[in-house]
Amino acid sequence: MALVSEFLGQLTLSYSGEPEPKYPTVVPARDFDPARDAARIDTAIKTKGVDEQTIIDILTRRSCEQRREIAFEYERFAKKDLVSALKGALSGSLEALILGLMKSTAQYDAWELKASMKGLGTDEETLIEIVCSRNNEELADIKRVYKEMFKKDLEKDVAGDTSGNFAKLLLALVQVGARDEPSNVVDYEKIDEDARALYEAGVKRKGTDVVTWIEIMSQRSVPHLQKVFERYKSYSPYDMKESIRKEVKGDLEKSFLTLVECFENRQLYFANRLNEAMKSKGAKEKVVTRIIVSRCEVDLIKIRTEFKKHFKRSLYQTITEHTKGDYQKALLSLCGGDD
Ligand SMILES: [Ca+2]
Repeated sequence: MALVSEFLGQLTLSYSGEPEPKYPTVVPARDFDPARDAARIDTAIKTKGVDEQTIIDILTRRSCEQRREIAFEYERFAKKDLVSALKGALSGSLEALILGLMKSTAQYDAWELKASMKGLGTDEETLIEIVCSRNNEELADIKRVYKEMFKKDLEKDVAGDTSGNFAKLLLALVQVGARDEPSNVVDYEKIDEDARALYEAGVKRKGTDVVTWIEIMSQRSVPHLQKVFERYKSYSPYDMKESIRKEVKGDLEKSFLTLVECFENRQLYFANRLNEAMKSKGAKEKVVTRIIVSRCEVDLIKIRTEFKKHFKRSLYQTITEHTKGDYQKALLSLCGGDD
């Protein structure tokens, strides 16, 4: 029952800032009956060969809160944990997707971060994607949940798994409230000052003053930075992304690029990642699962729109072409429709 109470505990949390509006593809089901859903899932799990379709139909069409209620009901009458039961019944990519759905968005992100740093070596790609794309509010949630789930500070794990300027940047980003909240007042002087500082710390000088870049990119609000990057072009012959590519390399380069892309258009960044993951014949299922599961109750509708706009075909169609089986059915259901 530990997980259920943990989850209920976090529903009462409130935010100080104004939360960003949501564009989910997964919304609460009407006429919701958690006991009926729990019983149907129990039958589906017990069915010889497992009735995956029913499990997918139910769990991909309920909100996170509703899935938790179903888990609660299931535990009550089946006397076992739904997550363990699903683990036993499912396998492969479908299992990973469904287990991801059984966590809240913040729990899922925290889980993915932990997994990216587990054992020898680090999955930098995942680490960069999550730390550099989540906003203030999301990062605060992730840090709190990370501590609850793993009894460790996210900063400590990040510091232990990364090094050099890459570590400095990630740590600056996960600091509580490091980034200014957007303000109604546009500070043109500060915009100009930051644009010039970014130029002087990079393209203008020999080597790069990475600390200055980190400071500006981790502390300023997103609307401010959008204007800074516009202004930047009046100082530098290269735009911010080109400058990053010229000045830094490796994980640091990828992190700064991810940040700038997300400042410019976060949903386009995710659309690009999805397109990249489904370019070749087989899909990078881990990346596809992570983005679809973590964004389906946040902004997947807008990601779909960006996807269609930039790649001239829908996300739905792309998933159809690059995945298969029950895993595909679950993805398409979370995707929520064709465009
Ligand atoms: Ca330079």
